[in-house]
Amino acid sequence: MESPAFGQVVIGPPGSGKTTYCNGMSQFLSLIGRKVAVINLDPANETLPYECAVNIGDLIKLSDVMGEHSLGPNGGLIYCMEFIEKNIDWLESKLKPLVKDHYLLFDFPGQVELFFLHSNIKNVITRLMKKLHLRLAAVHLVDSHLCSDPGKYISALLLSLSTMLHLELPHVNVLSKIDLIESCGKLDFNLAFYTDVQDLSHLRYHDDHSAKYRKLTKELCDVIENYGLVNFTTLDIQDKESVDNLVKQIDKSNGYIFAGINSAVEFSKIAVSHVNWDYYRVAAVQEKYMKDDDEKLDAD
Ligand SMILES: Nc1nc2c(ncn2[C@@H]2O[C@H](COP(=O)(O)OP(=O)(O)O)[C@@H](O)[C@H]2O)c(=O)[nH]1
Ligand SMILES: [Mg+2]
Repeated sequence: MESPAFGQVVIGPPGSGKTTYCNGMSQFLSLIGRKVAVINLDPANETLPYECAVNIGDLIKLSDVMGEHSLGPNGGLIYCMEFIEKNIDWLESKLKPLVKDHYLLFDFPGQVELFFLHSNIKNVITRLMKKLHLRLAAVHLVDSHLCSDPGKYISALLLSLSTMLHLELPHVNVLSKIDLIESCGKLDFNLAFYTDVQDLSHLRYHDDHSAKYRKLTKELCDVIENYGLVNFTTLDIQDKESVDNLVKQIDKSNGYIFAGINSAVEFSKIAVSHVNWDYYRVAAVQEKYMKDDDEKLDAD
């Protein structure tokens, strides 16, 4: 049987940092010796910071679709995604020469309904994984400044959960731009409260909405907690250590770490080493980017 190729499906709301991530991640992976190909599937990405191996712009342009069919940007994008699904052979033939020896990064559009509601992208990913023996993990970026508003934080949790359930891929949720986490104000809780999603009941008491909305918020939080699937890792794309930690997590989720001799050796080192993952994921990040944590409320 053909050996599988590995990669990441990079998704998240507009502005969450997907294109910057694909650029930074491809540079980081190249530095550690992987041959990387970035595939731009966002027809709205006009100027790209990275060199892309495949560009949806060569198949269809959002501006053409909007003009020809009198569609707005969101409708136009759905048209483009349907068009990719219909022309999957085009994408498959472009990817075929790459999968032999490349690690793939897919840069997707930011319209989140494409990932928790519509089925075109899911169908495209499923087909590629099957036909080209790809092992892909979804890397879902959410801007970390959303943590400073309980309503926005809960909507980010719901979005993460529904995307996980819809795509059915190995999935890593990421609070991106962690260097800016307190740029919209100091957070009520320590970073671990937001990354681990362990007890949301504390959140609603900081929510100043009416009693009616408080009940709705409680019900939504219960749904998220009952599934128990959502947690976050953190990322500052400019910080090598932060990217390195995320790569290790993604390698475990898509199975890269179990493929090939080198990664098996790498994995055995990780397995026996006494690295305190949680410290590097949360406490060290908090010390670096969030000041005065003595004043934070205690969620326990
Ligand atoms: N401070 C900071 N800014 C970031 C980071 N990642 C992305 N950005 C900025 O966020 C903005 C949106 O990024 P972009 O990659 O275009 O988002 P996309 O719409 O999800 O593709 C850009 O101005 C980036 O420079 C990060 O880790 N830290
Ligand atoms: Mg982009």
